[in-house]
Parts: sequence; C-alpha cells; structure tokens
Amino acid sequence: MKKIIKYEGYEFVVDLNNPVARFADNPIITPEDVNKIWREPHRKVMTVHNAGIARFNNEIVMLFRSHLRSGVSVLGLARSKNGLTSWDIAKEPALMPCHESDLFAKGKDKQRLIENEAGGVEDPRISLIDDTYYITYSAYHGLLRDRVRVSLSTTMDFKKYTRYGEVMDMDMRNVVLFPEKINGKFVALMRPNDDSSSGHTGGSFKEIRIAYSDDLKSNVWHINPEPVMKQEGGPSAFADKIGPGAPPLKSKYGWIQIFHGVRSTMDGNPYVLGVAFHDLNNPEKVMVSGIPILFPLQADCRVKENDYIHVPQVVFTCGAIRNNDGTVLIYYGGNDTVMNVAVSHEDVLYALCEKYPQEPLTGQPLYKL
Ligand code: BMA
Repeated sequence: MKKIIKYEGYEFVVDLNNPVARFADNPIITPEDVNKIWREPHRKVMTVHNAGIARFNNEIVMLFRSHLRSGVSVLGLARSKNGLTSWDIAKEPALMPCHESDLFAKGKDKQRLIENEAGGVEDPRISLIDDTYYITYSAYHGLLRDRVRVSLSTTMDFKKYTRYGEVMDMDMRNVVLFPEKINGKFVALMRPNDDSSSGHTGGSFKEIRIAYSDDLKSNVWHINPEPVMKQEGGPSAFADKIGPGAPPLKSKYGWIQIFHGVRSTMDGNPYVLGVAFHDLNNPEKVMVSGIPILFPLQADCRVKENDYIHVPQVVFTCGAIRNNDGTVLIYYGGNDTVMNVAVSHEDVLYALCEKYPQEPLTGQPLYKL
C-alpha cells in the first residue's frame, strides 16, 4: 500500500511504514511570525501550537494557541489560501479569556464564564455545523489550579464570537464534535480528566467517551458510562493518556479520528498521534490502529539555537482537513512550540487500522507482533 499524493504543487508519499508525510517547509507558523504582528509587550508570545482548523471563504483558517509571556494561553487567527504556506496572521488575538464586553449567549452568567476562563484558553477544535462554526476549547479557571472546563464558543465570520460556557460541568479536555447529526443526535467524543475517586464520570486520562445531545447550544449532553476507547494493561505508545485530537472527518471507510496518546518514561512523556475509524452510522463501533501514525521528531520543532522550546517530545493535533480525493491534512503542534502540517491518505490510514488493530477497550494488539 503506497500512495503518492499531489497537493498544491507539492508531492507527498505515504505507506504503512510512513503513514504521514511531513510538509518539508515545516514549521508553518512560529512564535517569531506571531510576534511580527502582535507588537505590544504584553502580547508577545512564546509558542504557537495546537491549532483548530476549518475551511472558510475558500481559505483555510486556523485558530492557533499561543502562550503569552505571562504564561496564559490565548487564541490567534491565521489564514492561508492553500493551507500550507503564506499564513496571514490577524493583528488582534481572536479569543482571549473573556471579559464583560464580549458576546455571551442569552441567559449565561457572565461572571461565572469570566472566572472559568481567566486562566487561559487552549486547544480549540472547530466544527462547521449548519453554517455555524462551533469552537470547543479548554478554559482554565483563574484561581483554581488545574480546574479545566471545555467550553463552547460559536462564530459565523471569525470576527465575532459568542460564549456559551462549559460543555459539561466537569474536569475535561479534548472535546470534539462530529460535523453532522448521526441518527438524529449531535455526537461528541470527550476525554474526562477525573478518576473514579472524584466521583464524577469515573473516567480517566486513559478513556475516550462518547456523548449525545439534541441541541449543541444547550450544553446538555448524555455521556455514555462506557468508554469507546480505553488503554489498559501493558506497555503501549498510548499507555498513559489518550484523547481525541481533530474533530472526526467523514470518509468512505467511516469517521476518521486522529487522537493523541502518551507514554510516560523515566525522562519525559512523549506524545504521539494515532488513528481510529468510527462506523459512519454507529460511532460507538471503532477500529483503532495499534501503531501510531506520527512520533515527535526533531523535524517537528525546527527552531533557532536560542529559541524557547516549551515541552519536548510532543506532537498534538486539534484539527485536520479531508479533501475529496481522500487526502488528509493534519495540523499539529511540535513540542508545544511551533505549528506544523503533514499529509496522509485515508486508504493508508484505514489499511493501518485493518492490518494492525488494537482492541479498542484495552489497547491489546489484535495482530501477531
Ligand atoms: C496536554 C495539553 C496540550 C499539550 C500537551 C503536551 O495536557 O496541555 O495542550 O499539547 O499536554 O504538553
């Protein structure tokens, strides 16, 4: 299985040994690029990473996450015609921790939402559903350490954003929305952060749950008590944490889910990317590749000698795009420091899941090693 992908004058080759081909000119956006545009001292950034991605007005738009020098994360906007080069960065950040003058959905307790995200806004995922872009992002509380609620904001034009507050009132990260209703319901994948001792979902960093809603803007979700994916037991590249990455992409083989997995080591916690396919009509049915599709390499964080690197050995995605020919563009942060892009193809991603699957609820390989 080998695919030669031609995209915007560039050629990428992918196969089962290298299921994802990095763009040769990575990184596509660096902190230096942002700092050329955001000039005030309090807006200077140290990082640009984990961007949400969408098609908008014949362009690819990106909501990237940047750490300000204070340590708080904000989201900036960039756009490009081909999704690879010539990124145009907007002068002002797009989403910052909200304040009184922002737009809030009717009936929301502004003060609560302001407190909920005063610690920073991170890791946006963008889903276009019925003409509205839904952005789910991690909102950190200003005063409570590590208190994180995935929150929802909507936009139609990437200029005005309306806040809807937390998707669920529980510690959570990595909420991705499927781009259309399935069997009459909106569907999301979520990664609860709590363990059973905290009494909420009983989920943990090692589980991906599925949830259903009748109305996206209501923030009322029914989360399944059973995970759709779980890591248990022995060593694996995904052994210690998993979480949905990009919002699922519809393909001829099912919904493509690019997720991240972490394996703790004696010296650091490498983040890799993996791939799973959910059945188009029953997203609880899933095939997971036991082999990751992307490991963090030096090529994922090309910075100058004196540049800051935030977290070594990380690849992390919040957004991907699928083209009609089955090509998949995966946008990913390198070492929580720069933004990169890589290209794959659904035929190769599916073949990986088919030939080298792991048991979705334990992570045990289902093929002969
Ligand atoms: C996770 C999140 C991501 C980050 C990753 C690696 O917990 O904070 O935003 O990319 O850790 O540091």
